[in-house]
Amino acid sequence: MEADTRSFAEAEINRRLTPDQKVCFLRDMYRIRRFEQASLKAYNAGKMGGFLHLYTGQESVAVATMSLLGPNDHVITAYRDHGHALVSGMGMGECMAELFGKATGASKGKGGSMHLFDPEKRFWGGHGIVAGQTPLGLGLAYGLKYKEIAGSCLCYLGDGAVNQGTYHESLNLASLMSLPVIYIIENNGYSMGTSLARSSAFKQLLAERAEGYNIVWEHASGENIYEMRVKTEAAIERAHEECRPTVLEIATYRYYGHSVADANARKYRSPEEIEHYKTNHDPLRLWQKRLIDEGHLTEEQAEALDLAARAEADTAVRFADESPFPTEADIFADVYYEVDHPEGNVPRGTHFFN
Ligand SMILES: Cc1ncc(C[n+]2csc(CCOP(=O)(O)OP(=O)(O)O)c2C)c(N)n1
Ligand SMILES: [Mg+2]
Repeated sequence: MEADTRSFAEAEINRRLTPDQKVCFLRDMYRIRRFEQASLKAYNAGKMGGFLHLYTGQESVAVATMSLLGPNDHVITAYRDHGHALVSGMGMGECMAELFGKATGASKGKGGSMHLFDPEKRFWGGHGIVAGQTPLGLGLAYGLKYKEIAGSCLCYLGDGAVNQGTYHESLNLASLMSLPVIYIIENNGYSMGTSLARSSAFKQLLAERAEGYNIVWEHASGENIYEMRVKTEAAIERAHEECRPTVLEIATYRYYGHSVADANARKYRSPEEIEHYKTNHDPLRLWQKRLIDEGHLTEEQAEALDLAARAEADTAVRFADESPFPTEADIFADVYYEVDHPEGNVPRGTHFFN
C-alpha cells in the first residue's frame, strides 16, 4: 500500500498538485463530513422528512475523482449525493435548506436529500431510482458528442446498481455509439442491507463486466487519492480524445446504514467491521496523515480546517432552519418545464432541441 501510494504520487498528474490543492482535498472531505454530521443531528431532531443517505466514509471518492474535471465535464449520481454536490461547488446553505424542504433549497425544497441539483455547475443530481442515472449520464455524454464538444460525463453508481438492466443497456450503447461516459462504481460492499457477495455474480471485480461490452475498465482504492486521480485522468483523457467510455470501480466503505433510518450494525454487518474501517481505513485520517508526513500541514492547521467546516455546517443549519417553506401556490411550479415556459411550445414537440 505504502509503495503503491508512492508510485501513484509520482505520476505527472499528482506531481503537478500544489500543496494548497492537496490541502483543499482535505478541507473538502471535512466539509462533507461535517455537513453530514450536522444534517444527521437535524434529521434526528425531526427537522426533515424523507430519507437521508449519508456518504460518510466515501468522501475521498468524490473529492479525488472530481478534482480532475474541466469546463466540459459533467457529473450525475444517485441518492447518496451530498459529497458530489458540495465538491461540484454547491453551497452548504442551499444543500441543507433542500434537506429541510425549504424554499431556499437547491431544488426549492421539493427534492430533498436525494435531489440536489445544479446544472450551472454541471451537476445533474441526485437520483432516487437505483441506476436511473446511468442512462441519463449516457444521454449527457451523447449530448457532448452530438455537439462535438470534447468533454465527459462522470456517472456514479453503487455496487447494487450494477445489477439493474438500465446499466447494462447503457454500457451496450456507450460502447456501440462510442460515448464519453465514465461509470464510476462506488463499491461500498453493500446495497441497502445486502452484501456484495449475496447480491452480485462476478469473478473478481464488478467492473470486469465491462469487458463483455468492449469497454476499458479499471479499479482503484478509495483510500488512495493519488491512485484515484491517476485512473480518473486516464478515463477522462479517453473520453476527451477517443470519445470512448470507461468503467472505473472504486473500493470504499460507508459508516452509516443505507439511509439513517435503516438497520446498520448488527443486522447485516458487525459493529467490529465498522470500527475496523473507521480506525484503519478512514479516508480523512489517511489523507491528513499523508499531508502531515509530506510536510504540507500541521496538526493545528488540520484542526482549523475541521473547525471551519463545523462552523460552515452550523451556519447552513441556521440558514435552513430560518428559511421559509415553499408556499402552497408553488406546488405546481417547476414540475414540467413546458408549463413554466409555454412560450417555447411548438406543435412539433422540439422544445429542447433548438
Ligand atoms: C429500481 C429501484 N429498486 C430498488 C430501490 C430501493 N433501493 C434504494 S437504494 C438500494 C440499494 C442500492 O445499493 P448500491 O447501488 O450499492 O448503492 P449504495 O446505497 O450502497 O450507495 C435499493 C435496493 C430503488 N430505489 N430503485
Ligand atoms: Mg453499495
